[in-house]
Amino acid sequence: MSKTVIITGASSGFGKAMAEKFAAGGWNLILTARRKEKLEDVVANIQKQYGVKVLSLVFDIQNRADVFKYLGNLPTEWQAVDVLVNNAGLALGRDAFQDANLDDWETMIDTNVKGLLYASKAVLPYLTKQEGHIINIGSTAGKEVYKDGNVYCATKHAVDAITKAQRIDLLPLHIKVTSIHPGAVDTDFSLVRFKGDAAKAAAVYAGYTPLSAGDIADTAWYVANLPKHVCINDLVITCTAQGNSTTIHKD
Ligand code: NDP
Ligand code: 8X3
Repeated sequence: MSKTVIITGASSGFGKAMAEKFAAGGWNLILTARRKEKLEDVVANIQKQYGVKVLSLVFDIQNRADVFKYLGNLPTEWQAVDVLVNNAGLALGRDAFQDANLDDWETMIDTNVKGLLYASKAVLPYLTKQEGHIINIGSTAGKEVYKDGNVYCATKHAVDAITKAQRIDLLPLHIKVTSIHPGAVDTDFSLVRFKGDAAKAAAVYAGYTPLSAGDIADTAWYVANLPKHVCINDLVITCTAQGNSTTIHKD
């Protein structure tokens, strides 16, 4: 029988690549994001290529009521959820603490931390029935703080802590919990962070070969398809040119 994965933030970047990877592997998909048209394009492309079922849900993960309305009330035929990938997230701004914008901070906290908590809690009854798996997308920014990264780094440190806490608390439910912490990956991430400044975003990935969204999809696929008794706890992945959050060798 086909397995089912929920991927939040599936309208672009990692989420889109993971949706394609899991569909290619025959999994059914529940995909979420805010941008309806982008999500519909992802779904149409997958349905054209792969014979899997896809349920798309359009809502803002910051909105607690909507998260529970959609993810906490899945249609009966969609309730056998094997994996939840908490991927939706963003950075907004790269400013010193003293200059940073409070609205940016709140959006990052509400999305990266509270959204992940809401989604995990809403899906938990389904994951419990399946003895499923939560995969949280953290970041190298959750391992080391870097200059002008303050609150984004804090949200990803929170993802790291929540992952560890979930793994301990959910042990009696036989639910695996994994975090994947990528370094620099060329997606829309920096375009969003720099609020549409394409030159600033491109500069982040210039002079070396960064990871691609496909690399992260391959990693998520790997950790989701291990034997039942094996759980990758914590996986940090960077491109070969990156040594840690702050050190990238550019030729
Ligand atoms: P993208 O900007 O390409 O994708 C982000 C996804 O998150 C989109 O699908 C977006 O959908 C969704 N999203 C953002 N805010 C919300 C919201 N409020 N409600 C619902 N969905 C939301 O970036 P990436 O794919 O790179 O980022 C994915 C995750 O990976 C993030 O958590 C990011 O922090 C993390 N990460 C990224 C790295 C990188 O270098 N790219 C490295 C390490 C971690 P929509 O806008 O349609 O709602
Ligand atoms: C995204 C990677 O280095 O911009 O989490 O924080 S970084």
